[in-house]
Amino acid sequence: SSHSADADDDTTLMAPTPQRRQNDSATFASEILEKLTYAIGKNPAAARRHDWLEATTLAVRDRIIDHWLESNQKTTESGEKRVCYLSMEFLIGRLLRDAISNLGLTQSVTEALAVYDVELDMIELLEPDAALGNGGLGRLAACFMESMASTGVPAFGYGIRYVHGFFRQEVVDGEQVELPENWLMHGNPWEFERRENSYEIGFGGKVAAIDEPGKPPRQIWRPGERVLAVAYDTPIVGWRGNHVNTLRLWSAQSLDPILLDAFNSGDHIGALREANKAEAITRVLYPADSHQAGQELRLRQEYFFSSASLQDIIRRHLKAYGTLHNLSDKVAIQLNDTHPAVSVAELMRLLIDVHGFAWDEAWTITQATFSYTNHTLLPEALETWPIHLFERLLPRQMQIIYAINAQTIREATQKGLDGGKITAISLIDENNGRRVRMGQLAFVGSHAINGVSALHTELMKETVFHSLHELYPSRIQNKTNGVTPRRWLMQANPGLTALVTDAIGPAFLDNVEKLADLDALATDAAFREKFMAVKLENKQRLAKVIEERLAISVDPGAMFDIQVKRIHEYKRQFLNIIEAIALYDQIRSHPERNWQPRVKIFGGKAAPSYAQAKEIIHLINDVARVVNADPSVQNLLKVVFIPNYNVSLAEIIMPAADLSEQISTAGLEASGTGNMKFALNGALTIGTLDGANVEMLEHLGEENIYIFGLTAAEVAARRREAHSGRSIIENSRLLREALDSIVKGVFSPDGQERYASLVSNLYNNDWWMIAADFEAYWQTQRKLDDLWQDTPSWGEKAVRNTARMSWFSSDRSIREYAKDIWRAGPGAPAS
Ligand code: T68
Repeated sequence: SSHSADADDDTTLMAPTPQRRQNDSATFASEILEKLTYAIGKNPAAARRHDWLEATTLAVRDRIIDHWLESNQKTTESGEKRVCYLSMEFLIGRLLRDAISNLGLTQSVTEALAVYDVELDMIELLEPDAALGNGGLGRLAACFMESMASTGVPAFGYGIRYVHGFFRQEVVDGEQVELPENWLMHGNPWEFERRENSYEIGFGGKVAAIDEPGKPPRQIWRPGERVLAVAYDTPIVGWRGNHVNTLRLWSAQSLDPILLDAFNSGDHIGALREANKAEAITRVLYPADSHQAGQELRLRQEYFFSSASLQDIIRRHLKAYGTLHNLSDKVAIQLNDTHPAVSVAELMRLLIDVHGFAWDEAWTITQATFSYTNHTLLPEALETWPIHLFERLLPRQMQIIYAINAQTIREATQKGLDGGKITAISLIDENNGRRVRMGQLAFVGSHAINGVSALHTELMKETVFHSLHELYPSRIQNKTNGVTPRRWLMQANPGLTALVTDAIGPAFLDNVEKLADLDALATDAAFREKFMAVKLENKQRLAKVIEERLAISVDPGAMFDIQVKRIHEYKRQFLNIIEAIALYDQIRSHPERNWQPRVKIFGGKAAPSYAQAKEIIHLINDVARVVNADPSVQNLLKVVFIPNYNVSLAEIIMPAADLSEQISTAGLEASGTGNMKFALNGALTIGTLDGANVEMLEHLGEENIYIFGLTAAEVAARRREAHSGRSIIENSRLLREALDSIVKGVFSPDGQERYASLVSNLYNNDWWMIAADFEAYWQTQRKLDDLWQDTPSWGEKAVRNTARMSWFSSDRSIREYAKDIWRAGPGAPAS
């Protein structure tokens, strides 16, 4: 870390603007050499590839800093409203290519490095992924950061600087093995440590009532423990470098690193224990994406980054305005899921206990400032905390939550809501040993609550927030997710970007809606062929990765049928692999039929404690081993599990897909965003009517997407009727034989019982509707086989997918949030 720039906005003295740097390749070549020499201390002869990466990063970084300081100065001068995006996760991946591409420096940097015989494409692979997130939720936060910068919304992202990001996955004997991730090992040239931006964060202790004569009685929290939150800033560059925002991540440090007393008395270990405990808070990302992590350390993480972020926001606001009365005019705070929901109680505490506000005004400010995004309806993923734990760790915040609860229930009672509805609204769950419900807290503390796709938002109103929606009918809104076209089209797919530019001109680079002009070319045979030629090149690139990493050779001419995402029962990788098994059986029993060559590709991580998800990974690898070694399938079917799926692999995989698998049980995938990345790059989708697939169908037209299976309403109805898979399986020879072969150990000769419970769950319960949807899935796959033979039709649909996906840009999502929820950004009314 270095201290060479202060991009915080509270610099009141205008620094003289330094000379703007030239961006030609000769200037770059000499600056890279200068960084190599004076920042790294090497000459070109001694430089390793890592040194070139660092020198290049530092030279690019200098340009970013120019834009960064300018952006902050502009926002501070104009007094524009800022968005603070609070998220436990930011899954940003690599930053160098993103920065170079958004600044328009690709050509000059490439040429500059060529002077030293270094290839940009080679060294950028050495940058570690910043994997500070689990999956969709964390990647959404990263796409939103890029889009806020690209659309000129002044914003801070606030999160945690985990020392160890999401674990590295290896597959050993077909099974997932988790290894620690260590992205900071070689240092991190993108971050700036800001020791001056440090805050004390308390835990535990007692609340004292203070009753001074002539003053209203107050509560004061005296924490039993304190740790320091230190800011690390990373600049986030928007398209064409027009605006640069800050990602501010908090790192925990002990207040006095060596408790001097203990140290002096000889207890070195005891002294270090305290420091260790403090630093443990930001040591590791929790790897569970669909189960609530109930550990105390997780609650500490949540409060730690919430309190640090709020203290930072308040300090900056007071410095600019001297009062907090107008906080909500100048700041919008978005809660990314309930992980930062304790912020509602913490802002109330800061306003009332520290800044002397009365309850009612504090509450008005709090609600006007916060808004909350929900990402799941899965009951097992909804966060609740045992009251005793909450009270022990955060006693004053617990008092405030009780007061908020009393006030909410009073309001509900006045509006005539009855007992059952009051129970549903309550911030305290009385049924499971008294727990604080974080969703209810986030909801009542916010002026807007949003779901992430149209279907998900409607289901939110009907299920988790049914009664709260009745009490506050105008609060729930929909904001369908999006993905940034810079990373997911322009950078990940330079071949397609060049082809599109050639065909319709470069306007789509600045306004992605212009992609619609491609629609007219879908029936142009010459264009379609070029489009599919780019696809083939991308498939060759992926085939090479598969060959290098797994020693499996796949034919780039085969249909690449891909499912990459976290492994979960509701996402139904199990359904996909059962279909592969049935296909394997059919190819062998009917070799005369006109089968189309397919490569079924899987990737994704299972939460370390999620046994069934790990079994599914094992099954996929077992099936792959048997199928790929069987000469009787004649290369008509290959099965591949690519280990360690992450953002960088996704950048190779998304452009290389012919078919995208989006097959979750309807009603359970809140939105999905991989579905959008695939389709934008010209893959066809096979999917259920779930999440944003529903809206993709509307935008693509029903000829251009392959929808099958039960609807959300049908799934809910079957679950009410205690549906089981037994009769379905008994009536489907295809499915029965596939399941029989699993149970008989065809794929696990060394472990006969391995998949017994996975399969018996389908007979006895079929909670995820795998048996129920199998037949429709199989039939739809066969339709896709037919289509694959009809190359012009497939190509036409592929082109139309790219042409019609522009609405799913995260720029569109961000503009909707800015207008409907934040009232910030370009075009917002001055406040
Ligand atoms: C995902 N959620 C949704 N959660 O599953 C997906 N959860 O449908 C949606 O597109 C995406 O969010 C963006 O809205 C998650 O990714 C988590 O990762 C997670 C992490 C910790 C705790 C709970």
